[in-house]
Amino acid sequence: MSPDSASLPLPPSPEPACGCAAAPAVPDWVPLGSEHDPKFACRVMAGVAPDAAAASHPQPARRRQLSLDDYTRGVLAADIAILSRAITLVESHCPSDQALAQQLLTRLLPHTGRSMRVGITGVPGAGKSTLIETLGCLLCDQGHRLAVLAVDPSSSVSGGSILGDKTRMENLVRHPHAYIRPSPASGSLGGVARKSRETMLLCEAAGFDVILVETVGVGQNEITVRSMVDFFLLIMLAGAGDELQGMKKGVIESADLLAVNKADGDNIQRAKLAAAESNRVLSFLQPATPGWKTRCTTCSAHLPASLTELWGIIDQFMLVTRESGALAARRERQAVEWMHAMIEEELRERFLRNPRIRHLLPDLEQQVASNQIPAATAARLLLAEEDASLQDTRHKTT
Ligand SMILES: Nc1nc2c(ncn2[C@@H]2O[C@H](COP(=O)(O)OP(=O)(O)OP(=O)(O)O)[C@@H](O)[C@H]2O)c(=O)[nH]1
Ligand SMILES: [Mg+2]
Repeated sequence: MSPDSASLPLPPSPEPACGCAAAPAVPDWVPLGSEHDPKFACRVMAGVAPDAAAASHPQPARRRQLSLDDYTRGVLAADIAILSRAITLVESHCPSDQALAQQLLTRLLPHTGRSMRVGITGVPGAGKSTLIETLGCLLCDQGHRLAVLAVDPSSSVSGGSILGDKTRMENLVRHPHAYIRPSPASGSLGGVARKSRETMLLCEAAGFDVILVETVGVGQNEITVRSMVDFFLLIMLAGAGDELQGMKKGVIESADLLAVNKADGDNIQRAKLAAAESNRVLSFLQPATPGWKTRCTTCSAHLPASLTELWGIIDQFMLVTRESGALAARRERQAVEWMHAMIEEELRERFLRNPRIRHLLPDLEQQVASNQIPAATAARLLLAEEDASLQDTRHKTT
């Protein structure tokens, strides 16, 4: 008890205002007669009848649970409310939701694959969202149905680019042919990317024929997005003439097109010079897609004609790779890689959920950190523990 509370006399018990319980029942642990003892800082209040509480805080009406058939029909009928709920289902961590989501995806799989899947990356502030807004409106006006997804695990911490997207895509948000879905609110990059990929499949089943995936160019992100799209666009800014030097070679090599953005006003000349410089560098690199020469162009969200031109290049890419079979081969490879990624993720999760591993892990981490045992030895010890635990489980079940 704090000295303050000891010195304060307790106020008299209030009269019950609701008229529901005249004298509240006193729990066993309250010393007898303590209501008037200033040394006992506890007061028992009258309860509130459930009806009265419900009346003052009306509960929101529970949404009807959707069946697998409801979800399937709704998504295929391009019902946006149901599509959004299906995406929420895919993003859910609850095992029963996950099982239903997988059944739904299995059903919808024959209706997927008919869109152009385009990934857009670039450093923060390169102008990706603004470009998507302008390009997206152009595409929707031409009759395309566009879904915009974002892969940005950092957004859960910073609110960062996703918050920006909401304001920077204000015209697109209102377009009846567009659907914008921010990235899942939390999770590891692997988890976020898995959900984005499944979201992409749902959008395809709902008839969206262009999917744009925006990601922030920080390390692993682009590589993950590259593994789920047909075409990968790297947005750059004209800098001091050595734009490509600060960028990871892997990112440039995985792009199908580089675009020096904000090529407007008095920046046009600098952007053109930067693009020429990038084209020189690109001539020494392996192209990301067989049969397609990666090049660098310029564009600006303020000049819609430059974006029409940019989309023309993407259209051309789809045509060429569809004919050559490179597109189909890429998608097949991506699906198989996806399966392997899923296996790795699931095995890792199961491993880390095992109570015996969880018990051993902190100590082994400590020993590895202080150089007492090699990391590989610790890993083997943990894997041996996992084997032993699996065997124990088998013995118990037989
Ligand atoms: N001059 C000019 N400014 C642009 C252009 N595109 C975007 N901007 C400005 O650049 C700033 C950043 O644009 P965003 O579209 O938010 O950039 P982003 O790449 O999506 O940024 P993150 O999502 O934070 O990674 C904004 O202030 C835009 O108004 C352009 O084509 N020309
Ligand atoms: Mg953005």
